[in-house]
Parts: sequence; C-alpha cells; structure tokens
Amino acid sequence: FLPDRHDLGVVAVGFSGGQPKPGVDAAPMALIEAGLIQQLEEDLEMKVSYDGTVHNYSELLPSDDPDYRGMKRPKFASAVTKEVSEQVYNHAKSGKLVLTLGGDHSIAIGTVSGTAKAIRERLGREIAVIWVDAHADINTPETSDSGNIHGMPVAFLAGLAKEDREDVFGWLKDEHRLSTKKLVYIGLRDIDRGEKTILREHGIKAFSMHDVDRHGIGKIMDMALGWIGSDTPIHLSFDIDALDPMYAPSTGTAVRGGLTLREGDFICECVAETGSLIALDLVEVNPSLDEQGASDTVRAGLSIVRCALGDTLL
Ligand code: 6HN
Ligand code: MN
Ligand code: MN
Ligand code: MN
Repeated sequence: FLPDRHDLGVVAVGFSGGQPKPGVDAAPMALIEAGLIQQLEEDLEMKVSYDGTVHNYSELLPSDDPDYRGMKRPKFASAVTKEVSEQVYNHAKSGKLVLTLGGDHSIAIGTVSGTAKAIRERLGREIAVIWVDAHADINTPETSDSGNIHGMPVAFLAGLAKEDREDVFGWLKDEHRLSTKKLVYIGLRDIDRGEKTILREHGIKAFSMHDVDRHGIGKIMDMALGWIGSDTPIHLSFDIDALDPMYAPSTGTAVRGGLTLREGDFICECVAETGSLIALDLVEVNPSLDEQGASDTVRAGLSIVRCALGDTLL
C-alpha cells in the first residue's frame, strides 16, 4: 500500500518567514549544490521528480501583513504553507514518497497537511508523524512568547490551534489534520512552559534527550515505532537542530546537549527499515549562521536524508 521508495517527489521551499533570521531560505540550494539530487539518483537509484525550482513564493507576498493573535507574518506563512500543502499532496496522491527541503519548520503545516489528505484519500488511513527536534513546535498563538510561527506548526496540524480566517490558516480542514495519538517526538530539550502543559494534557508521546540518555537510541526507536504500530504510513519531520550544535551549528535556534550525528542517522535508518515512510521534511538548516560550520551542517542534512531514504552502511 505504500509508495515505492524509488519513486520520489522533491519540493524545495525557500521560506524563512516563520522566524526572524534570514538565510534558512538558502538551504535547499545549498543541499542541492552539495549533490543531494545526484546522490539520490545515482547512489540510491531513485527516480526523482523535481521541478528544478527553489520556490520563494514571492507572488504570494501580501501587501500588508500585520501581527494577528500575536503571530508574525501570518498571511504570508498561511499562503505559503497552503501552496506547499498542494505541492506535497500532488506528489503523495500519485503514490510518490515526498521529500521537502526547508525552509523553517513552519512549512510543516504544508507538508504534513498535504500527506495527511493524500493518504486519507488514497489509502483511507491516518498518517503518523515522527517529529525529531530540540523543540516541540506545539505553541498555540496564545502560548507562544515569540510569535514565530515555526514554533506553532504542530498546534495547527493537530487542531489545538484553530482559526476561522481563511487567509490565516483557516484553509486547514479536518482532512489535513493529525491525531495527537499518532504523533511521536524525539530529541526534545527546550520546551516552553505552555507547551509542557499541552504535551501533558493531551498525553502526547515524547522522548526527550533525558530519555535518549537513559535508554539509548536503539530502545527509543523500538518504543517510538511500537507506539505508532506497524503498517502505519509515517511522515518524518526532521529539524536539524535536533542534532547537537557540534554537528549542526548553522541553525536558527541551536540548543546544546543534542543528538549525535550517528543517533540522528540511526533514527532515520530505523524509519527507513519499516518500509512505511511516505514523506520526509528536512528543515532549519541556515548556511548563513555560523558560516564556518555551514558545510558540516549541510553534510549532516545530506546524511539524514540519505539514511531516511534507505541508504545503509553495508
Ligand atoms: N523550531 N519554542 C520557541 C518558540 O519560539 O516558540 C522555539 C521554536 C523553535 C522552532 O526550531 O522549529
Ligand atoms: Mn522545529
Ligand atoms: Mn527546533
Ligand atoms: Mn524556549
């Protein structure tokens, strides 16, 4: 029932408006220039559908975009993620595995909603999401201190944040949404107070760095995949800041005490082994921050993508 992993759709999203730091929009080009598409085609023998464009969605830029419910650039983020949702939906609907290169993590409002809708229509199934991140990105507009939408995607996707205004995420309907029971976090270590309450009240499955230290990443993956259950379509949303800044320094909200590169790759290898991966996001690589570390960060991103798409050590 799942896509042939050799048939891949790629969406390159040069969007940085979910947070204040410029440069994260340059990540797709940096990853592609480092050889990503070529490696997928040659080393992993994939058939890649890519329109050859890093979209910046400038045609969607609203003439004015005032804060709304504390959110910054709400109309632009809403319009871009709606478009991303359709791009991802179109690939997933035709049975392709979808790789989206961000961009900041707000774009996951588009990617996850697109796969959720396509898999509902194509297979009559709900997707599960594995969210690998230092952060939970589950603030509602009201719990957020920063107003940055990249800290809110999960709240909108899970229906914990809702809005009627069509031009501010009102386009998100039930068919786009994700159940809080089908969400698993790995790598958490910087959670806002309001987010902790939300995670607790909804009984959301979350493996923090404390859990990784206690059990080891092997056991964590057994537990994470066990929670999801076999034969469930998996969308993996990988924020590069899940990795320790030692391995991925060029990112907008770096937090020390993170995953090693091997632990990150291992998570992806385990997801690949399930054969149930339907979509992968790689987000928050910002080559213009910590420029000395940019090539390491891009290479770490490349490695994460290859492992998730089925590259093996032997
Ligand atoms: N990310 N919790 C903080 C906020 O602004 O809401 C940080 C969010 C980071 C988001 O890394 O994708
Ligand atoms: Mn994130
Ligand atoms: Mn993060
Ligand atoms: Mn914080």
